[in-house]
Amino acid sequence: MPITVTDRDVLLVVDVQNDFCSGGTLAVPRGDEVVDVINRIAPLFRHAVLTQDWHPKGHHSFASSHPGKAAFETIQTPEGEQTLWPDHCVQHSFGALFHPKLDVTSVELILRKGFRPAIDSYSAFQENDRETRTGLTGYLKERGLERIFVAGLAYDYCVRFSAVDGKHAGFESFVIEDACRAINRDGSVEATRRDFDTNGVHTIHSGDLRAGVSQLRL
Ligand code: VGL
Ligand code: ZN
Repeated sequence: MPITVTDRDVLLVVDVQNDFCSGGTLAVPRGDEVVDVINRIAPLFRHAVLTQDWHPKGHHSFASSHPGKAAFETIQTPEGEQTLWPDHCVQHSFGALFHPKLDVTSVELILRKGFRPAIDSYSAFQENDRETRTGLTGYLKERGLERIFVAGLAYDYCVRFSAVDGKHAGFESFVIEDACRAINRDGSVEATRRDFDTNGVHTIHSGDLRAGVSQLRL
């Protein structure tokens, strides 16, 4: 299904950070492979936003903050179930930096998330309490942007919740599947596909994207 990119579209690049890439503390299998795909499609977009997972030391989502718990176990919190992760994307650490080869010149906003010590934030739009907003809806609306094209890491966590919440915030939402890689735990990829289906999130391939006339930069 060819899709022509317009000036009202935004590329939303989720968490392409060292800790989610090879050698990182929460490395997503073949996570680095998204970089080339994203670099290839980025010039089609007039607008891009990057998200950056940005946790304080001792963040509640870290297994190390819960004595006796191991990474990938789950705990109950007031916000519901929380998967515990290895320490990752600690503010100002190397792991929190973007992959050095990520090259998206059209980036207009870097949105940090997950900085509140006791709440995790998978989605670029709201934190996991499903109440605290990040401000991204307001930003995109004020900028007149109408469709989001989501890429990055991890497909079954931050990409998933960003794409679904973006749709609920009133944007037409597309996930560029070959520009994402998944953590893939306990059926999370299948659950993600069902979630996209149920919520009307489109799944596309990078090869579906076509340059619009207004993207041609002289
Ligand atoms: C993510 C787990 C914890 C992600 C972030 O970017 O998908 N996953 N923090
Ligand atoms: Zn995180």
